[in-house]
Amino acid sequence: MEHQFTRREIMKGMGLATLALGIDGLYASAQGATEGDKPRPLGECKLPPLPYGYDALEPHIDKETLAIHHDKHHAGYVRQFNVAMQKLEEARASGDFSLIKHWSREFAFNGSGHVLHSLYWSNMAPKGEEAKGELLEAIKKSFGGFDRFKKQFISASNAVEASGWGVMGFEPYMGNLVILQAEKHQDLTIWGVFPLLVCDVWEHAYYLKYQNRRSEYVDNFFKIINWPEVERRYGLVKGLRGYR
Ligand code: MN3
Repeated sequence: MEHQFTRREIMKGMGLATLALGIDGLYASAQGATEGDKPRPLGECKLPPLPYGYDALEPHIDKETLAIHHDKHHAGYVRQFNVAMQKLEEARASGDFSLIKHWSREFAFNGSGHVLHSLYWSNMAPKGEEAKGELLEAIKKSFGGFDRFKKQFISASNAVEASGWGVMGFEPYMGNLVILQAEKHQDLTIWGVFPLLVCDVWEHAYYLKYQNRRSEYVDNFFKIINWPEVERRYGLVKGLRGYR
């Protein structure tokens, strides 16, 4: 019988924990294992419980900070993400997209906040663990050694302007681990999303033919979409939910 990883097992394997929560953390809570691979219905995203007590990260992160951060800040993202999903559903139902810019921003801002906080809680533990195995090898290969990775990650995190995130992630196009600074997490859409279908709306993509008529270009773009390729991309990533 094929062995299915339970969330508990995944939480033990630090390497997988990050990925697992990153992919399904959008719609599923940390207790969501019973829900199988189904995404949560629109607007019903839940705040995942902290995987440890409020004082578990003392003295490095104090109890009060952790409590406010999780119960107020993260909860706020989840609440507003649900509102944005609901509003977008209402827009699809009525066909009125006059507020699409606003709700797309709210969706990205709160969705990213939810995903990144879910990852953050589970990529910390009361007793820090060491990187090892395949992950450690990938870090060495991508950064030329663990210490070099560590220095870059710390420097990048320290240098994030104002508020934001230091992020180490897997970049699937070239297959490397990379370190990024997210100054405004909403500007990069929802972290964890894999693009399947993209439409270039920089002016260079249409201006010679369409000048300022972007909507005409986008309408025509829809006539030349290579759906089998989009389906192939979907096939590559849809199984990532199965890490639970
Ligand atoms: Mn925060």
